[in-house]
Amino acid sequence: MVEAMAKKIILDCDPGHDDAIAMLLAHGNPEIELLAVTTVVGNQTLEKVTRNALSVARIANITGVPFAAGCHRPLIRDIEVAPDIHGDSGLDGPVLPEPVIALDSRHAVDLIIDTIMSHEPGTVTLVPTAGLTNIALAVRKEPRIAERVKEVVLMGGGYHVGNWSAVAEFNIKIDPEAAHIVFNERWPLTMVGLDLTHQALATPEVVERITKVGTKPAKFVLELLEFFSRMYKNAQGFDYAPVHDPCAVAYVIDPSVMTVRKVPVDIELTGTLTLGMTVADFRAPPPADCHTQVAVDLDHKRFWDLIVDALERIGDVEP
Ligand code: PIR
Ligand code: CA
Repeated sequence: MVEAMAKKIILDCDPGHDDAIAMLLAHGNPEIELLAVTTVVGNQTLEKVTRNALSVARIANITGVPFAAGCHRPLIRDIEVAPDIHGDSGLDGPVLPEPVIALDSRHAVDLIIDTIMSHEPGTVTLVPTAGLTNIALAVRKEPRIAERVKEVVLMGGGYHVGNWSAVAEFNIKIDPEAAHIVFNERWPLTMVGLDLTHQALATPEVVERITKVGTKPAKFVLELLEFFSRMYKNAQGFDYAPVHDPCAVAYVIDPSVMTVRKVPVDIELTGTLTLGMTVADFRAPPPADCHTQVAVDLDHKRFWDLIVDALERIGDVEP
């Protein structure tokens, strides 16, 4: 049975164009069981990204999954949002439908803890695709989740690339203290960083494949990609947008879609030029107790196969 084999995940996100596509991939892939969606300040304010998450749920007809709003600001730092890439709404481009599902009454931190603690040990994977504020608070509030989760597979960081400074990536840089907490817990952690996600480009061939799907959710993805690619070209000189967050979900679905390397990673908290850098130590061999690994190379075709397959399975839902 597919159900019995399904990989249970909690998606902690800040939609966000690529977060929205990550939601669709998690929902449309039969090997993933989406246990909860939680939101955190990041690409836009908490209020905006939460509304966006609920709108995306309507677009893909995601029902029966609890959605909860989390932290409205980072642990210590001031709020930094990314309107130059995601627009004023956080999800500019498509027209967003009014949400039809209600938020869970719990804070995201409590929903994360409750979900992990109510499932068998070693069965729930945490997939953060935003700043790590909620995850850091969850493990501080209920430290037993560190042994109880199967693993953490996050989009963030980059061992050779930055996008929010010369050496730091947005999700880490906006709340470096939270990232420090998350990377220093002993749970198995896979960092799907910019080194990997800059290979997940929405090329014209990809756009053509998604166009052929022809459904409303596929059209929504095309509108997201159109806006995202335009912004990425203007703001960062990319020919095609890198679609970061679904890469973390893809790794959970099929780890062989990318290569990884086991290396220690820590977060720079005091550098004046390097705040929020994910410092990866590539000296071989890794220490025996190394619990972190970084994603290195993506199989571009198989990654987009997963996205197209998920859209085909979601089909044409009536929004
Ligand atoms: C992408 C993001 C933020 C800023 C830019 N310039 C680009 C968001 C994406 O949602 C992704 O999770 C991560 N942060 C990539 O840095
Ligand atoms: Ca994100």
